[in-house]
Amino acid sequence: MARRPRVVRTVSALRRTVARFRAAHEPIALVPTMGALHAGHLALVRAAQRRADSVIVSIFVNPTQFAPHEDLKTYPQTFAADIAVLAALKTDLIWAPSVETMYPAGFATRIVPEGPATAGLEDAFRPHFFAGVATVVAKLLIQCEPDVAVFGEKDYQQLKVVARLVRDLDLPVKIISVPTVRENDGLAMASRNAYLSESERAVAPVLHRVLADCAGKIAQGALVARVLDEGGAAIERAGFTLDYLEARHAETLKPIETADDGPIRLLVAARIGKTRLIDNVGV
Ligand code: PAJ
Repeated sequence: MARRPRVVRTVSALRRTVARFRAAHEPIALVPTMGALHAGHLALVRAAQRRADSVIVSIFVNPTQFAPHEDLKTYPQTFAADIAVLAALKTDLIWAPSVETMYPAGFATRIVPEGPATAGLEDAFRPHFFAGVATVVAKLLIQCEPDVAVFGEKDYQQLKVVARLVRDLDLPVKIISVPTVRENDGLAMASRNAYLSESERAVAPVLHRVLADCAGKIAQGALVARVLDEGGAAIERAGFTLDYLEARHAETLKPIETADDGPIRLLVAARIGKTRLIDNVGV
């Protein structure tokens, strides 16, 4: 049986363990998560293991990135199963602070990112989201002192926000990105997929199918605006309410009009029933 990884819940215990890693001159990688781990998260852990001797996985459902009407209370929590899969992967340390540890009484500091965080994508629908993410990611990076930190392309705008945050604050960490891990039918793996009913789950792969189809057409020279209009209509016909389907510059996330303005990333967010799904692909 795999050894149970060490689970640490206080900043002082975390600092002692990180100091031991540092004393042994072991490169440290951090994989920040909100738990409910799936194969996408595990791909991040494997990428971390390829780059560092010591791998820390943080599991913290961060309340500050949820709006009051969002799913903080129902967000899937599968801590025992998470520990078991991380044990099988030989994770060195699990950082699982409580809300009170991360945000003690009197906590009064917030990082409010701009640039990619105000691109008019997720931020237009979740205005509170990136300040919550930037603040918690900055805390996690300062707490764990990793040499590398691993993020998924699944949350593409988040990845760009984190990369900008690290550059802007001169945080001494390298950000590594990992391509989106998908189900066999193309649906991007996500903890929130657990919310989907059977019939919604059957429809959900449409998102990736439309993205792939749009990317193919744009690559062949079709008019970007027209391709996106048709793609958006196909997503709505399948039963989704579309938040956005956009073609953006892959690095700056600025709007683009023709394929020549690229490299292009196509990004989508859409709701089906109670579930909001996001996905993206490169062109
Ligand atoms: P969470 O949604 O748990 O995702 C943790 C990390 O896993 C993120 O970097 C995300 O992009 C990556 N990920 C999720 N699904 C993936 C998939 N199918 N393929 C590849 N990577 C995937 O993102 C967050 O948590 C939080 O915002 C966090 C960064 C932890 C801050 O609270």
